[in-house]
Amino acid sequence: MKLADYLFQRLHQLGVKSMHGVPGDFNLTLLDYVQPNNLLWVGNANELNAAYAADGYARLTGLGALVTTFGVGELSAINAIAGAYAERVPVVHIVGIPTRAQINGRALVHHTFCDGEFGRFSDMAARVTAAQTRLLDARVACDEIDRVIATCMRESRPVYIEVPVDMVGAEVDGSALKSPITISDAIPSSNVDAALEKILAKVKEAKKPMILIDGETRPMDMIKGVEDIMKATNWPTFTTCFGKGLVDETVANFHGINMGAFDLQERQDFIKDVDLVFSYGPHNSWTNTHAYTSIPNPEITIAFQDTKLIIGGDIIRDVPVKVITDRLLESFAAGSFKKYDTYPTISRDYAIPYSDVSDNDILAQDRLWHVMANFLRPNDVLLAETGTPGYGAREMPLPKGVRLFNPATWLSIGYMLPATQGAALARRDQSASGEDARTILLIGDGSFQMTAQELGTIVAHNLDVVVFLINNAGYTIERCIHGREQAYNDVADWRYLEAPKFFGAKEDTFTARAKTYGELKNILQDKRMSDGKGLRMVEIMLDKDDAPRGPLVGLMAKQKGT
Ligand code: TPP
Repeated sequence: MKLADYLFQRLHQLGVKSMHGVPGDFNLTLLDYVQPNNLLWVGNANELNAAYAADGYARLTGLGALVTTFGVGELSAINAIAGAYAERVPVVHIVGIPTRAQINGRALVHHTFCDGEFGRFSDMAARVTAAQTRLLDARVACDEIDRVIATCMRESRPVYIEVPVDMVGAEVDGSALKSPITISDAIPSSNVDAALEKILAKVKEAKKPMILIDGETRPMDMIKGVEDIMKATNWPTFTTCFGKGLVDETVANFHGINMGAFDLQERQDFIKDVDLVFSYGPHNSWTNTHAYTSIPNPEITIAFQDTKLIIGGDIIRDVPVKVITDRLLESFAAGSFKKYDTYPTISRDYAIPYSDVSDNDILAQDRLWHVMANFLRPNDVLLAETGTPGYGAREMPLPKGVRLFNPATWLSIGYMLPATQGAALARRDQSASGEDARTILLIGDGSFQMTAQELGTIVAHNLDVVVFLINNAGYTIERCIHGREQAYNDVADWRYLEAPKFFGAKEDTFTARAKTYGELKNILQDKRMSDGKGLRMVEIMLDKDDAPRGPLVGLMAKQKGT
């Protein structure tokens, strides 16, 4: 078979049904193989957006891919690829590069620095990907593809594959396709028994245990296992910003995000007395841990990572998280765990019923997100961009099955709009019936201006997307840190609701603007919004100095001082 057929069939076999990217003369022949191998070609507006979209796709399906062209294309994508590395997203970045003859002959082709050097871009990619390969030899090309893709899946980080133009149609032995790539759990060592004993001893002693679910639970492929632990123990369960939206948040022992020193006092009081924390998939960046204040005390923490445990600060290696979690669930089922005699009183995220807000009240961040929460329904995908929407979404109660994308560490603004495209497509590709699920984006005006073109891709593929655009006249979150009145925190005053039509949506596409709760309520309850198809867009007008409650303002003040 041809090399390109092998590459795309392998990806298809692993669940990639759509290929993001942008054409260029070094990848055109490669792209000829996309559709014949049953992959939908998405065709993004630019490569940065394509990589953000592939990332959004991968967070839901477990693997995403994009094709870009040499130099100019791949470098546009590199910010997004770096973000995927930081937040552990398995994205395969395929780059069409010049022929082997051009590379060996140091030809002075375009998209180079005209110095015959062809390794600079792959050097850059190597810093932000977990594995790389340049397919130069047909005899080992399939093994190389499999090695790199397996690393992508195992580490849940992006990888980089260069395909020279003259290798696209090279004949390869594709027999390896008969065996799917699988990532086995690490082989359990004798450490597992010792670890289990230690954990159970801690569990027995504990009087006030809790669970903290962080975002690396997703790349560890432990969403179901952690949910089972949460349900089996009935211990109070919190998440980080990165971890919210992974497990069923409707159960009674789920209490939303632990905001550390910026949380409500009653919650801080409960957490301060906890004597055991099961911490799944910790990801301790400043932004994800409320300025490090929500990281539990290591002395009382059992941190579950891919293949190691950290118990009271001591590392126990070669303890695969799936294996130890299954063993724990067995022990818990047999009754060996601490139950709360009286379940503690700890607040939960809440929605404000429509009837509790007066129609004439002007929209403001203190109640907005709690009212918007009424719009959500099971299995929606919700994306909340860096900026005030990212903070707002942290307080929204999520119905069962809702996945949330919330800023954790990379925080590259503009990410969430293309990621919305990728997530919406992922939901469609995954759905057995071909039915769309709603994908809902909350995004500030400043972030929207970064990658607005991707509305065109959403329209072109008729994706079921609702955009809530927060118009607060610029970079409000930056105003909170510094430069409240400075013009550098203003953005151009776009006519946002004209965007859908400009980007190709039909004349009757639903758009609306809200300044008051009365207007917002009508919009949210309008069937064309809630049950419509395709793109819908709502502009929410807020004061430029208005920010969500305590945590944001407090954190920003802290950032300013550090
Ligand atoms: N450029 C990138 C690519 N990423 C960034 N994080 C920044 C700049 C710095 N930055 C962080 S938040 C932000 C900026 C410029 C402003 C976001 O403003 P907006 O989307 O309008 O949301 P708001 O806070 O106003 O609601």
